[in-house]
Amino acid sequence: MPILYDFARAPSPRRARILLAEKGIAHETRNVDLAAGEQLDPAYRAINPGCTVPTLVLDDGTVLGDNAAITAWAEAVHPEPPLLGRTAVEKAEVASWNAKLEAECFMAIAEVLRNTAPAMKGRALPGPHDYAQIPELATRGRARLIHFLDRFEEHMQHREWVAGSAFSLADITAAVALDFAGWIKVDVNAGRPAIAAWRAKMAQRPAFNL
Ligand SMILES: N[C@@H](CCC(=O)N[C@@H](CS)C(=O)NCC(=O)O)C(=O)O
Repeated sequence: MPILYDFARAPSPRRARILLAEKGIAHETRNVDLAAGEQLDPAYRAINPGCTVPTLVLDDGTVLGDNAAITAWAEAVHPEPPLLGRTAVEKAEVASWNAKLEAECFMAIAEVLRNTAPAMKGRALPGPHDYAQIPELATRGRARLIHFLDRFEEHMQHREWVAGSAFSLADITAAVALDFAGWIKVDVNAGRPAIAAWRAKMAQRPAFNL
């Protein structure tokens, strides 16, 4: 059975957990305690030199060291339900929204958190190298997030799903990213009824409550 290296509180491995659950792919879980710095221990570095979670290790020992790899593998081995779009145009929409959500929402929140949290002093980026915090990036990240949320609210006003005509990877990335905004005390629902309604629907899916 594949082994998922996970940390329950962190948003990136949550994306992988939800994806695997929605696909019905069974796996074992190993906890990597990010709060204790276990991702930097030699034992974990030997598995994933990027020193991040999630990592999925397959039965033959193949290491999938990020969400992009885990998603591509899961869709290939378990095509149902399709999470990367059903038609050519839907695949394009899912890829586009997933990329936008990562760059303009997820990363904006991470910029705020990682450049302000006292616990992340000297660790402003994940990975094997230490980087100093840059407070200006936190100010910029907060502005970027608000711009993104206002655009996303408009997008969701006449849509049931983030991209395409069914639940997809874009819904997973969006829901995890918007929950992550709580870490920097941004209430994404306030004044954004379409986002609030869609989030309430996501919260009813069992995979989002693991
Ligand atoms: N691109 C990676 C990003 C993974 C990532 O940044 N994970 C964070 C947890 S949310 C991490 O492992 N952080 C380790 C650290 O902060 O040192 C993915 O999505 O798979």
